[in-house]
Amino acid sequence: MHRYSATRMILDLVGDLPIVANLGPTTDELWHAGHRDRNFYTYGSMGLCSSIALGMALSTDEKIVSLDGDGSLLMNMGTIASIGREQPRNLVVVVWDNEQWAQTGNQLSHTAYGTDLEQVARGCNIANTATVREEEELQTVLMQALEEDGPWFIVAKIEEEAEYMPVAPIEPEMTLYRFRNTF
Ligand SMILES: Cc1ncc(C[n+]2csc(CCOP(=O)(O)OP(=O)(O)O)c2C)c(N)n1
Ligand SMILES: [Mg+2]
Repeated sequence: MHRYSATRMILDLVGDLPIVANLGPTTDELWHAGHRDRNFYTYGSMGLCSSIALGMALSTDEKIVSLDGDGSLLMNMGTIASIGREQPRNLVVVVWDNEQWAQTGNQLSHTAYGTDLEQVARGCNIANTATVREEEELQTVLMQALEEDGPWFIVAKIEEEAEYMPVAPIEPEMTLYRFRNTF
């Protein structure tokens, strides 16, 4: 599965629901796939994508979709425990797991050496989990996650792109302003 194609599929699926994107390629690809006011792009704040999404989920009834990254989540795994503790029914976490810190030079991450983030989530009392490798599988589980109560934690194993999208012109203050005005 490729992240850009899967990102486009997710945009089609979620309608107007808020999406929080991990820094780097995840944010860039979301911007190119379909810039919209309800995309919350993170910039520099590595490890905080799903933390921010958790905070949002706790303050609204709408489903919140977090598009996180393996390397970032590994740096802040306490987020998974916090999600398991708080049990937000409306939070859907998708982890783009390319088994590397791609943006900083493709260094292999722990998931390339056996760390299984789905099992971490299950160990943190998150019952609705999956690991998927094909875009169609991701679509199926995501449709279920958007219909049924969560929290959901979906590890999407992806093949790293040979070329990256151009860096998106993100201004964090504008992202916050645009996003807040949609609630
Ligand atoms: C606290 C902190 N440490 C390091 C960085 C540098 N950095 C930016 S993106 C990145 C890799 C992120 O890896 P992952 O979440 O797996 O996303 P990928 O690049 O693979 O899409 C790193 C190390 C940073 N922004 N903040
Ligand atoms: Mg990665």
